[in-house]
Amino acid sequence: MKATLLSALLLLSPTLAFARENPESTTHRDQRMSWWREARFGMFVHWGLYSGLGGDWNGKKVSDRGGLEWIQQMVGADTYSYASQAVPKFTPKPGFAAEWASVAKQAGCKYVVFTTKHHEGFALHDSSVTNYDAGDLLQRDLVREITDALRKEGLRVGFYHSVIDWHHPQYDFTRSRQLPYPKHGREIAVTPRDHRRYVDFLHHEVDELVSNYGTVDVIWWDYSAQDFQGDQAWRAGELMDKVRGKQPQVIMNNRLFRIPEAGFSGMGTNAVTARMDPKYGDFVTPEQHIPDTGLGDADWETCMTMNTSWGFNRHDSKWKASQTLIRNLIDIASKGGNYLLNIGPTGDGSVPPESVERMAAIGNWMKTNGESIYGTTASPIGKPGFDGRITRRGDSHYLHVFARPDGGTLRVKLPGSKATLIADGSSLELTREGEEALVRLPETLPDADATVIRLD
Ligand code: JFZ
Repeated sequence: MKATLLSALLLLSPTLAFARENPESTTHRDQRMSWWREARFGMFVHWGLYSGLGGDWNGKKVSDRGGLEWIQQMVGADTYSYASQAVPKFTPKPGFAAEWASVAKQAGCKYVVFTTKHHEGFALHDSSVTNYDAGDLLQRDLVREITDALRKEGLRVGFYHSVIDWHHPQYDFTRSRQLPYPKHGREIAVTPRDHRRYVDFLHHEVDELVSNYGTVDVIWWDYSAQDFQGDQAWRAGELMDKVRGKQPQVIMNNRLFRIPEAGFSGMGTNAVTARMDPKYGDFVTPEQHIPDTGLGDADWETCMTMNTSWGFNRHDSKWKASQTLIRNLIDIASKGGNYLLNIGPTGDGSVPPESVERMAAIGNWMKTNGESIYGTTASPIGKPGFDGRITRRGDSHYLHVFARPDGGTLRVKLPGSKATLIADGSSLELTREGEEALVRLPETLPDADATVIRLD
């Protein structure tokens, strides 16, 4: 109690060095992380000028795969030719944000993280330090529209913010060989850049975002390289302390850094480790994959696309099946992580029907089976011997069955004397053989995606 109060005071302290010398207590951190750990499922939104282009440049298809939020980089466009094609196609329709909120809510998501600014540099709010933003170009504050709509549905609000900026004239891309820049290696003469001025700008823009929109529940930084990261690249420690000064409860990811202590083993989206010093952030961010056995005690969140692109690409038809997405969510929960599942709305803010349909299918499954996901912790015995996964809530375990085993009896080394089918509340026959529980399954599983049995 005392420790909690003390660390709360420390976090509120304006003396930043002081706050950093006094790390947060475990009790306080657990309290701060608790809603996020219980949530298990969030929606990611990639939306910016690239959304209007939707995978086309000069009226031609750029690619039918991959991250089309990088289209400016893919076609090697400077910011002016990019903006002249993309801005006219970015036409947010009235009420688009309510549609997002409803999709997330009905899917069973507890939070939504959306791009306040992606690498292209276009800010969705009305910033006083740039005119490359929705305020100046559209006379709208899209961050406000989105946060208002999310809160109306009771959803927590997360800001994705790119520290890479392809628009800002002082962003010194020459200081990293690993970070992308559309004109890197293509520009004949590079005018000298004063990166300190970019970092001042970055800090200012972030300050606006954490000062003017009420409680920000998550900040999702993106991203750093081994040769350009942390304090050197972004004055990261100072930036995080400033954010915490305004938002003491905020949860931040680790992407202002790219060092082993911050959960990274190298470059690439697979390079994640279970090592995470809270000084560098609150959670590790595996991208487009699910760690095989979780990430130990580290908090983690897998972010993933439903097709292959984060930003809208009309040519990408490689959609994952709803069943895959439902099983991914279960797999992640069984390993103690969160699932941040992406939608890429079109230039007018509409959610592609393929995404709406998949989110609805997950929501439908969650309506019946949500108690086996929300607030659960990892399986105490890893992957089970049957085709499925296990989650845990205190003394109860949830058996997620993907396929009925031959003979129709599940064997699992867990305590418990009562088995309940979540779908209809009926009891299933249970016998014990020493440490093993034997559960008799119905002839056909009621849910082809995942049938859940609670073992008490
Ligand atoms: C980043 C973004 O570049 C991408 O557009 C999307 O927003 C995703 C969620 O995050 O993706 C990355 C991050 C790291 C690497 C590559 C792509 N990396 O380390 O090579």
